[in-house]
Formats: sequence, structure tokens, C-alpha cells
Amino acid sequence: MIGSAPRRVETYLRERLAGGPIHFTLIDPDKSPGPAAAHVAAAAVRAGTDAILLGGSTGITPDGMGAAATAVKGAVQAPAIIFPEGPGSLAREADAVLFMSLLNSRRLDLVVRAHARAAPLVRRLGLEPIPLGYLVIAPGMRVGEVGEVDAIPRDDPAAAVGYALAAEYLGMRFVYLEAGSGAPAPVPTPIVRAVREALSIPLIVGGGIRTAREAAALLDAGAHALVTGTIAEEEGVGAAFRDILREVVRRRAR
Ligand code: 1GP
Repeated sequence: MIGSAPRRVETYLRERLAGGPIHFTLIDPDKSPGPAAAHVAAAAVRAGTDAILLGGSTGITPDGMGAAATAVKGAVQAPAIIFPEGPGSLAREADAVLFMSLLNSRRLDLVVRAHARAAPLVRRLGLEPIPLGYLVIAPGMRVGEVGEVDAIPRDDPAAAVGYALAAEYLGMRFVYLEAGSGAPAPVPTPIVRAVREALSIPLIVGGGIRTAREAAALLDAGAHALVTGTIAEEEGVGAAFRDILREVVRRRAR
């Protein structure tokens, strides 16, 4: 039969995006297991975040992911979306999974082969796959190393545009520009601006966002969505997190 399963989470994200920029809070179930993940998620949603991404480190088990997803879903209405490290991160308790190709990896496994192994499991678990092109910009941090990427140089918007457009033309429905978790600075705004001008699918930007000023610059350059992880991990959902959220929320349609 031609047709696809309902895309509930993607539809929710698109509805939110119709009102302006959105924010994802990334929680690492290894560092914030079960109840701790729920605690962060609840505070993040109160501050205005739109969805919870679960993932971000190596060594996450399906049980750990499942426990975090269950706890988060018990605490908030926002969707719990797996940000996978590999097939071992998948758990049926989550709502969806970023089904992402690491576009600029030298490892074919991370571009498509692991996906071929994971896809039947995604189907069996009933997880909604969200097709996404994931592009690492220098410095890339740990994901850049583990992912064996040819990182996009920070002064080369044209290279980023090429990959991002290729992702769109291949049918992916989101592009994620990643500077790497804990990066000393976010993705440069000229890259964000150039990619946004070329793309007609939503653009997610993450890695190294620690201040409201950085968030504002990325949003003004055209990011549709921001991802933050480290800030809440290190400081909890405190003033810095709320200041970043304020920049997102105030750009939404009133
Ligand atoms: C990492 O883009 C995310 O994959 C978030 O990065 O931890 O630096 O906020 P930070």
C-alpha cells in the first residue's frame, strides 16, 4: 500500500514552527537518568521548550533510554524524541527518533549502513522516524571525532549549503547544523544565514549555545530551531537557560 504511518511528532513540530522559532532541550539519559530527566524536562517546558531530545553520549542502553522516555512522558506533554547514538539507543517508550544521516562523515556506517540495520527495529518498536540531515561544522567536538567527519570549516558557508541542499533534494525533512556539544562557540551566523536562504525545509542549529546573545544571533540569521544541552546539564534550568528561551519565545507570533 502506498502511504505512510501518521507523522504525529513531525506534524506537532511543523505546527509549532508555523508560529515562529522552536527550542529543543537535549537531555542525556546517562547523566540524567529517569526522574532526573523528568525534572529537567518539566522545568524546560515551563520555560517554553517545545520538545525533549534524549541522547547525546555513548553507552546509552535501550533500558536507560526507555526509563528516561517513560519518566519524561509522565512529566510533560511535549514529545520525547530519541537523538540516537546508534541502534542501541532505540526504545519503544519514546515518541519518535531523529532518523539522521551524518552527512559529512567518512564512515559509510554513519551515513546509511547503521540505518539499514536500525530501520526494521524502528518499525517494530513503532517509533516515528523523522528524516534529518545532520551536518557537523568545526570544531565538531566529540561527535566530530567519533563520527570521523570532514567538518565544514567555519569560514565556508558554501560547503554547508551544498550538503544541506543535497539533504533536502534527497528528501530529508529537516537539516541540523551541529557545532558539537560543548563547543566554545556556536555555528557561525554566516553559515546559518547562507543555509537558511538556500533551504526550504526547517533548519535546526545546536552546539555551544550558552547565552541569550548567541541564541538571538542564530535566530536572526534564520535558524528555525535551537538545541541546547550542556547549559541545563551544568546549571540546571536556571537564568541562562531561561534567557535563551526568552529569545526564542519573543520571536513567535503573538
Ligand atoms: C549537541 O547540539 C547539541 O548535540 C547541544 O549542544 O550541549 O553545546 O548545548 P550543547
